[in-house]
Amino acid sequence: MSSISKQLSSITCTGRKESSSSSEVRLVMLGKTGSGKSATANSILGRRAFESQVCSASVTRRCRRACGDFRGRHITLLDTPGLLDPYQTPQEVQKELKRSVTLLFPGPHAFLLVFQIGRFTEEEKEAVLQIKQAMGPQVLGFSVVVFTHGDSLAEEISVKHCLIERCEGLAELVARCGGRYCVFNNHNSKTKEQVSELLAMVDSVGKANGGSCYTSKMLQAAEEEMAQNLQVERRLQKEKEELVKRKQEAAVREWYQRELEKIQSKSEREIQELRRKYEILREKDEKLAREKGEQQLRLVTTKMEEQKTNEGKLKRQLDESLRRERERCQVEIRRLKRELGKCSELYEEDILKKSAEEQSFITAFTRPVTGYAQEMGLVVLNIAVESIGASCAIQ
Ligand SMILES: Nc1nc2c(ncn2[C@@H]2O[C@H](COP(=O)(O)OP(=O)(O)OP(=O)(O)O)[C@@H](O)[C@H]2O)c(=O)[nH]1
Ligand SMILES: [Mg+2]
Repeated sequence: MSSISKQLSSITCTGRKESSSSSEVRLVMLGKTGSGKSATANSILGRRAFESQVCSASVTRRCRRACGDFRGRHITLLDTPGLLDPYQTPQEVQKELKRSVTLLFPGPHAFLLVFQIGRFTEEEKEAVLQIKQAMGPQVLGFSVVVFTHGDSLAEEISVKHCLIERCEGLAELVARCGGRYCVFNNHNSKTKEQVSELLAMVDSVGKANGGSCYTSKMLQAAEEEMAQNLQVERRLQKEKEELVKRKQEAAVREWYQRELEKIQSKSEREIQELRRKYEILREKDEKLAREKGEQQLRLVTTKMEEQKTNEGKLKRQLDESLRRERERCQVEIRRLKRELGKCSELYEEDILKKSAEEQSFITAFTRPVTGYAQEMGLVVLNIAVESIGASCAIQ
């Protein structure tokens, strides 16, 4: 059994068997969880084929198929799990959505993008993004936008003016869907006009695509294109990251270089400052040493001068005392000489007196006595000279 027929046999079919006639319509319900996919599908089929209720979690978890007839056309509907379901990952939901193409072999004629009337928020945009990621961007060319909760709209309100044209994102989506949109009131499922209107739009989808439905080949091509795009995107992202990284590295290098230069110039300034301080200190030291040396020199010079002065003074004193001593000695010598002269005169007179009397007798004996007395007189004189410290001698 092929994988497609396996998948086909695995789903629940609650309607009539699929006809191969041209009146056949195969539709896939897509949208955010709780947007009203199952309720809309029930409205189209005119019976409660799918479970639809107010619930905090997704009601439809797996793809389910149901068939019905409407004004002579055989309709096969595939209800899908809601997007942005908090209990399933986007990947799980997208994987299930991809199955829709094979489950409606040879492929759906149209996708019904279901939104509850109201604000077109970031959540709605995210739902559209996930639909494109699952089925490829071409899916919008096969889609009709369906707004549920039509019963909440006042009759005079124009969906086009009040809803679509006032929201850029929604207007763009409708434009990408070929301007196809319709409003459903699922509370009054007996209203068949909305189904007719929808089917007319589904027919216009077929016309816009040359009568072709959305086949698995298209999905495969879309997947390949998306994979390629993803690769390109990843490569671009990688290149961008590399560029950012290089820029960051360059910025860090630049910053580092700037910081390094700052630190270097700061260090150089500090070294210069230290050198300057060191020079000042050295000069101070040298000045102090010089001053100390000069002071010591001055002291030594002063002392030497004092010593010289003292020596000169002493010499002068010595010279003076020597001169005085000499003068005194000379005075003393002159006195002694005078005394000696007197003594000699007296002695000679005495001798002359006595010699006359004792001339003849003494002549032979007095001569040596006279010589002796003279010698004795000189000796006495010299002793006297020596006692006063004079350096001369009398002969
Ligand atoms: N008043 C009003 N209520 C609606 C309309 N369409 C859907 N609802 C209500 O909205 C709730 C959710 O509808 P569902 O059809 O279960 O939504 P869903 O998109 O199938 O939800 P999941 O299966 O969880 O993804 C139900 O209580 C519906 O009765 C509508 O046109 N008018
Ligand atoms: Mg549902």
